[in-house]
Amino acid sequence: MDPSIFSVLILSAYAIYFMLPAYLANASALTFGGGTPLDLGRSMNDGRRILGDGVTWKGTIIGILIGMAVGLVQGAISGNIVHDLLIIGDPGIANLVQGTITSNAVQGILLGLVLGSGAVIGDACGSFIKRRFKVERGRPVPLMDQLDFVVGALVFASLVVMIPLSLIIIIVVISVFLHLGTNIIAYLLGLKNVWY
Ligand code: CTP
Ligand code: MG
Ligand code: K
Repeated sequence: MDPSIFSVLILSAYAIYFMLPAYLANASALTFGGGTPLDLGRSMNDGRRILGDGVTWKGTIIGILIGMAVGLVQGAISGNIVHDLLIIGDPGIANLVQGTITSNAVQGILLGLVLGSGAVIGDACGSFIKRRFKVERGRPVPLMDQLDFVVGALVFASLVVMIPLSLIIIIVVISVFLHLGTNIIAYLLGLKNVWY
């Protein structure tokens, strides 16, 4: 195989593995969410809901917990091998992670926490923006619906690890397709009302 194709494949596999806490946080919010909305039904002075009924307490809390749990498992399984590639001795918090947190499990929980909470908060920010532009809950905004949680996860993760630009690009591209694919499955399973 062409070596450049091979390295893109390796990077793609790693991109999915790296983002797993965010993907599973997002998927578990969708699967197990519902109930009391995070904005408690309140509206802003534009007359629209702050976030809407699609952002719930249950989904938010379960999403963050699942992100941490996935990070813990990843850290325990592969902390040294994989995540050390990213935890580069850079000034700031990255140094703190590498220098003071020596346990792979704790590093994994921390990375899972930032990826998982970044994902659900990014998703909520997407809903906030949609409401301000008068888009009803559940109506599509292509690319933002697919990428709000990805951007949130990457921004939060950047607080603790250095993420190379090449990895960011591959994560963005893969996430659009993964998100569409899983939403179609969720639609076929009756978890979502629309396929997108
Ligand atoms: N969900 C949740 N809590 C969250 C995020 C998602 O309960 N923090 C659940 C909701 O049941 C939501 C579903 O996952 O309807 C799908 O999430 P998403 O597509 O982001 O929300 P939409 O319903 O499409 O609403 P919006 O227009 O605000 O994106
Ligand atoms: Mg949506
Ligand atoms: K969304």
